[in-house]
Amino acid sequence: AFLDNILKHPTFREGKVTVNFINNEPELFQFVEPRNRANKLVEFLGEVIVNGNPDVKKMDKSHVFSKPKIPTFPIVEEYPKGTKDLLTELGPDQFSMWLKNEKKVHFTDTTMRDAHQSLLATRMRTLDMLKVAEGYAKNHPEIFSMEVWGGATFDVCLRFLQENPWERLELLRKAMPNILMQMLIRGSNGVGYTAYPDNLIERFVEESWKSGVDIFRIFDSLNWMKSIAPCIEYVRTKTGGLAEGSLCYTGDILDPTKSKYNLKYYVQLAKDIENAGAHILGVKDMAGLLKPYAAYELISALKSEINIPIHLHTHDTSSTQAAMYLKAIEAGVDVVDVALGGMSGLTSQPNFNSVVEMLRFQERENSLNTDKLAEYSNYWETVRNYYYTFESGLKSGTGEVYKHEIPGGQYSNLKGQAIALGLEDKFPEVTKMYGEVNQLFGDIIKVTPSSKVVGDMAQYMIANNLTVSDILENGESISFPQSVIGYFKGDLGQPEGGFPKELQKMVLKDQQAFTDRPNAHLEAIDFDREFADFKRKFNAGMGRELLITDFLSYKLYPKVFTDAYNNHVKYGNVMNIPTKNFFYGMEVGEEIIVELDRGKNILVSLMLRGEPDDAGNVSIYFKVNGQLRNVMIKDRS
Ligand code: 3PY
Ligand code: ZN
Repeated sequence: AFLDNILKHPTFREGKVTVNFINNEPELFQFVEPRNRANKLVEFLGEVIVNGNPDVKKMDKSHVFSKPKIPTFPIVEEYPKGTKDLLTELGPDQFSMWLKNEKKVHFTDTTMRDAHQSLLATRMRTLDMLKVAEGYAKNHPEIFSMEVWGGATFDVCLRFLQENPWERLELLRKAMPNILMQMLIRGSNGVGYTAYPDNLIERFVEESWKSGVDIFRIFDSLNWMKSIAPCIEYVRTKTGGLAEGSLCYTGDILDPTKSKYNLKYYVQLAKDIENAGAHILGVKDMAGLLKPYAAYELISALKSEINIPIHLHTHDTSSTQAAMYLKAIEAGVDVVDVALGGMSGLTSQPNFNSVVEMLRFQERENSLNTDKLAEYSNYWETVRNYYYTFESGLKSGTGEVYKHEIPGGQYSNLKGQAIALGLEDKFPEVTKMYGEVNQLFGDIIKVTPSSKVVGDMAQYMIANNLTVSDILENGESISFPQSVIGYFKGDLGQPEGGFPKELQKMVLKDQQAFTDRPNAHLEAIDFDREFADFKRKFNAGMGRELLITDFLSYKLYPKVFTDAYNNHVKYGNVMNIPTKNFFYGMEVGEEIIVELDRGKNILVSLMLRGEPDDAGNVSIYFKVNGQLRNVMIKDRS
């Protein structure tokens, strides 16, 4: 195998071998692992059958799953030309001008990212997306962009779904080559919860572009330009994609009693973003606080003050956000974010199908095929049912959002956590406390990761029966949650108006706070050395050569990557197991098809499930392609 690796190595094949070849190339020591992949797969299924998927906290045995209907599309025909083709033709600067001159309003479809992040705790699996991606791109080439990556999807892919996020991105790119693909990136926090070394974020941006991202929606959780600007620069210098520098909207510009985040503040921020080189301005209304008339004011002002196109994002938590879009469209917004019907509304985005209809026969209409959109909406509605265990339980919109200002994604998460802990009746207290903590912290922008800090503090105070006055009076003797300490230390950067000094002292005790970029205190990554070490550490288990993208996953989430790697060693590739079986196991007599490799399917049926023996081991009998296989699984209940 060693000789085989040498012969296959590109350096060897290109005749560039030097005396250090063997020392410099750790992948020469990576050997394909011997265990059969089908065996690993049934090991995984056996584990879920006996012990359940650890990610599934509540299971309803009587739940009925119906088969999603995949809309038809012209399979053999070429992809119709779309925005990706236009970007290739025009380049980012001219593309941005084209967009600004468009009369009709454009749409970004968030179904494959923010919609499921906000409704289903980000658990949507690649398999369910790929079933419709090609058809969707062929049926709807008018779509401006598909938001498919970033935000929490990166973490959740690795942590809970046992998928490689980069592979998801590459597969979606192949399936949708004609439409722009979009990601959400948290400035210097990347797709994580804290600052990373600058050269890590730079490389991450570069590799994301290579793997399929065209539009980078860049924001900072405190609207801090020092975190947004470098990321815009990486997109401009390392990719051929579009930098969408974004401001996060909070408060209410029409409320005369709220002066901190007023129209002037947002216009100045938008100018800073434009001056930093953004091709598009993102207006990111993460909590759905932008009201219709405020949107009219804001978008009108931005339109007259800046020269780049404007892309608006919201969450329909209040249930009035389609009205907000209408006013924003009247004011000239260029693109709005929507989600397909079955995955829209509540903490997700407004309904794509309905917003298209809302504008029909009007000046700025963009006539998409709504019958076809409805078929895809039905697909997602049926698929969503497979993820019932991750639903937040939220049944209707809520006007309370204007008080607590909790972002859409976080709201459903907090609600889900409260239900799981049996504290559903305490949920209104948590949301109220969230609003109070925001004021205590000086009224800050709340979006990942700053929103997590406020949420952690609110939950901590409820759990410990603490009020705001308790904190102010006895803060010195309280040990605050880790994320709160990090925030006051400046790990997420500097908030507008600075930190409340006394509280900061109470939280930090003797620790010193940063006043500059937290990244300035992080050592740059030595890619050559560390990547080689990485390959040595995670040697044989992947069954393939380790890539720079694996290394990036590891640097962003060391523990999560290591756990995912260990799972991969044990179970192999589980991303093609049907969603029902991945989360809920199999029933005796059930037969499923799983694609092991491109075009290589195996047929798995569950024949028999034994009773635990004295040691608690359960025998499970499968048939794999007609051959009997038995696995022993320890019952850990
Ligand atoms: C994220 O950062 O994941 C968000 O969706 C923020 O709104
Ligand atoms: Zn969002």
